[in-house]
Amino acid sequence: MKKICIIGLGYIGLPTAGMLATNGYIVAGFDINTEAVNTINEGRIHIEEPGLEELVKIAVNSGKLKAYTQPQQADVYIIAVPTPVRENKKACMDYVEAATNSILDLLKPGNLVILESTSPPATTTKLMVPLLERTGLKIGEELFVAYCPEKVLPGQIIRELVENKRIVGGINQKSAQMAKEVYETFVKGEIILTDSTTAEMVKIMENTYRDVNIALANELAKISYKLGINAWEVVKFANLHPRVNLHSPGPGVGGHCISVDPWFIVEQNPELAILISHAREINDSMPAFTYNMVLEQVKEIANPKVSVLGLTYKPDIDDIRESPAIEIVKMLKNNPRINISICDPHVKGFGENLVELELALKDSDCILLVVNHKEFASMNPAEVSQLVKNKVIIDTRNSLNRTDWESEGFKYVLLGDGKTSHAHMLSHHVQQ
Ligand code: SAJ
Repeated sequence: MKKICIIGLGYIGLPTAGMLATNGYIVAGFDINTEAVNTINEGRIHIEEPGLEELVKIAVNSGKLKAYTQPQQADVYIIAVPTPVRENKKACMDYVEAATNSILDLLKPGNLVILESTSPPATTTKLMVPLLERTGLKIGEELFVAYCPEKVLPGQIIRELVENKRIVGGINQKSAQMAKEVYETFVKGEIILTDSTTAEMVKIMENTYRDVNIALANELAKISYKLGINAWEVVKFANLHPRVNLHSPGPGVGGHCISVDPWFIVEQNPELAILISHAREINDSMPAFTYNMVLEQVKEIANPKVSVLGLTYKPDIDDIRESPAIEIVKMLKNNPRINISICDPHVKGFGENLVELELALKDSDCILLVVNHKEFASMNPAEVSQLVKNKVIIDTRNSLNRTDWESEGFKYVLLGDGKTSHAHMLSHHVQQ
């Protein structure tokens, strides 16, 4: 029976711990968050993720998974701690450094250390290996080191942890092979072996590919708005092409992945990563673009009430990290004319503005849908029209049915749709 110590019990570390503990390993989870440790040892979880609580309960009740506030001796150590970017968009590797240092005096010959956190290329060889050499163990012969990123989609983590193909990057062949043996106990997807720096770049490029494509869609939205066409129609029809996959415009790109990982490449190659850095700037300009859409709709109202629907970075999860909605709320709050109410059924404790849907909609002069949570898709326009003062709804996700809302007298404004706003101006022009 092999023992594994997982350092970091968050969105990735905890599901991974549960998977390994229910597939033949004794797992000691280590996290500096005492509350999370206690919650886990009671068989409960501290994050929202479908199916995770069930997995953790089985793992803990079987005695195979236990959480600690200190790292524990093991055969394999997996580091899954945050790698955020600082305000200046430089990578913050403090948690990876601290996690590595926390296990140095536990390491023994034959041990394997795996880094899972998304990291700038060469982190494993240039940051971790020099720290691990302090043990006096011969790296690659006595102590093995690998990099193995995950690509699970929050909201689908349990299924994707098993089904997704995985790439394993070793500092040498033996390290990669040893890491593969750990993952193949629960990964049904193909496991590909390579070197650690390639694996680090693969992970970052997966998310950078997505960020650049989202930026393309957002730039299309701005241009369509100006041209008086609907970007969503362009996306829908262009994607009929067998090899075209235009992404969706939106109010901005959030989460601790897509909005973060590309900066790791820009930081290392500022003179070469032109497209990548411009894509980041385009996506980070969308909260202001959305804010200006609101101003346009309430410019004739002295002290408008704006109802913000959704705070998280994407639907039906509770994560508000890097959420564009937070940026938009900040801009609205900084406007002395505007009062706001926020509703997000998935978020707890975001201060006084967070209220139930009905209260958020009451006397509204403009509804702004920022996140297409399922709760908002099921809003009934007839009921909503009884609550609001001014019938305007801005949909930044193309998630509502225009006809349903317009038939209740609402002005339905869609991000990236220049047709209706031009039609409005044209009709206005005709009236004159
Ligand atoms: N978004 C758009 N338009 C789109 C797609 C997304 O505006 O067409 C926005 C979303 O609203 C959200 C942000 O981008 O604010 C990120 O959304 P996401 O769907 O990429 O979700 P993440 O960040 O939770 O998951 C991504 C996934 N990576 C890829 O799809 C390449 C996931 O597989 C990764 O595991 C995850 O990042 C990660 O942890 O790296």
